[in-house]
Amino acid sequence: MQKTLVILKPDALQRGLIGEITTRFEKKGLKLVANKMAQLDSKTLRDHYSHLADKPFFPTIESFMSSSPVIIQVWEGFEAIEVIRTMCGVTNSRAAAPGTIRGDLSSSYGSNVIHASDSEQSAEEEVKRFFNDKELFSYNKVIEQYSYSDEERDN
Ligand code: FUP
Repeated sequence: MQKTLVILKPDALQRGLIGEITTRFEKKGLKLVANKMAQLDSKTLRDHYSHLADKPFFPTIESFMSSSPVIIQVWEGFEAIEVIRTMCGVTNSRAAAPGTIRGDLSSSYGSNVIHASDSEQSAEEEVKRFFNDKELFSYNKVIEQYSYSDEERDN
């Protein structure tokens, strides 16, 4: 099973969307294995958005992402990285398909309610950036046999 990291951004917290977004992942059958609230500092944001650090809009991202606390979660499931990216929709919320989190809950490019890891490598790095081993939980979810088929669970 894959793990993937999600950040529910300051706009999600301020607009009261934490429950709705979390519920979508729960209903999809994903398993929550880590969850915390944090105020992101400049160093963490530079590490997390290192691929954008030299872009002219980086100061805007930095100021937005540190404007209030965020909720950071790790979700587990089969192909969880792609499943959650698909559920988020494309980066520009105005172009995101209806039915996706950004498509339904945001009209902004920069304030787009959620970050989700985009590859196995970034998921691994991002989970380690925000959680230590003690904060990551491994447990049986009793309804798992109804979230996936026997064949999927045997692989
Ligand atoms: P995503 O993987 O969808 O979170 O997108 P990126 O890592 O490319 O971008 C990170 C954040 O930077 C986005 F959530 C929004 C912001 N951004 C802009 O504001 N303008 C841009 O042109 C690109 C990204």
